[in-house]
Amino acid sequence: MHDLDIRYTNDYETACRLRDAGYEPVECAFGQHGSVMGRFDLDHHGAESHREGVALRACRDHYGALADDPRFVVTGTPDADAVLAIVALSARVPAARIPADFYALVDEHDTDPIGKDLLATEQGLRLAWFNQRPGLYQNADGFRKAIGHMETLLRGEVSRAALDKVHRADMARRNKAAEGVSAIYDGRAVELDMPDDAMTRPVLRGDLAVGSRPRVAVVHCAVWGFDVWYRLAPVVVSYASRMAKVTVGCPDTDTAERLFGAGGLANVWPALGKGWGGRGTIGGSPRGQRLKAGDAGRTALELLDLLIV
Ligand SMILES: [Mn+2]
Repeated sequence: MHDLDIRYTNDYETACRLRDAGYEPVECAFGQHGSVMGRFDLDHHGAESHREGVALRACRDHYGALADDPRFVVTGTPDADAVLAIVALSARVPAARIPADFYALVDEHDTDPIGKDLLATEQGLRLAWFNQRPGLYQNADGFRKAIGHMETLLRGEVSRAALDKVHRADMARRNKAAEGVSAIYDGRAVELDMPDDAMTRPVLRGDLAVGSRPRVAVVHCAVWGFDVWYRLAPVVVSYASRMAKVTVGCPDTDTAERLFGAGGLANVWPALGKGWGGRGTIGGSPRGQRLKAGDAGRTALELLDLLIV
C-alpha cells in the first residue's frame, strides 16, 4: 500500500498550487473564493452544492482510483464525509468493507444532520462512534487520526462494548440537551410546557413547522442539541455561556423560508441589530460581542414578531 500524503491548508492559493501539483482536493471550500476542484470534483458546498456528497461519489464511483497516488489536500474539519472519501479513493480498506448502507448514511447525515436518529441503526451507531472520537482537529494530524479511526471502524475492529458506550454517551448528551431548554413559546409568546415525548417526537420542519403551536425555543446549554431542540420548536435560540453568544437556527432552508419569507433568517438579522448575521438557516450575535443569558429570551420574543405564519 502506498503511504498517504495529506496536506492541510487554510489558504486558497496553497490549495490551488497543491491541486496543480497533483494533490486531489477533498471538500476544499474557501468561503468567498469558492471551492478548489480536482479530477473528481470532490466538493458539494457553495457553488458546488448541486453535486452529490463526496463520500457517496468516492465509494460508489471512484473506489481505488487514487490507490497508486494517494495524495490529498484538505481543509476544515476531518468529518466522516471527507475522511471516508479519502479512504475509498485510496483503497485503504477492501471495497467489501465499505457497505452501501454505510456510505449512504454518511452522506445523508453530512447533508442533513437533523432528524436522523443515528442510534436507531447499527450503521448509525458506527457513524456515531466515529463522530465521538476526540482529537479530530482542523489540521493534518486531525485528518490522519480521523482516517485511522475510519479504517479501524470499517475493518470491524470496534468492539460491541465500545459501540454500547457510544450509545450511552449520546443518550446522556440528548438528556442534557433537553434539560437545557429554558422556554418554549407559542406565537403569542405564551410559555408552553415541555412535552413528555421530547426525544421521540418528529423534528418540526416543513408542514409540521408551519402547523405547530410551539414556535420558538430558548436553550441554555453546554452541549450541541439541535437534533433534540428542533423537535420542540422550529426556531431555536441558543445561548452558549462559554462564548457569551446567541445562536438562532431553523432546521433547514425550506422551513426557514416558510417561517420568515424568501431568504429565511436573512430577513431577521437586520431586525435583531447591527452585526447580527449568518446564513439563511443559522447565525447569531455579533462576533466579539459578549451577550448575557437574558438576551436569548429577548431575541426569542423579537423573532416571534418576525414570523410570517
Ligand atoms: Mn460533506
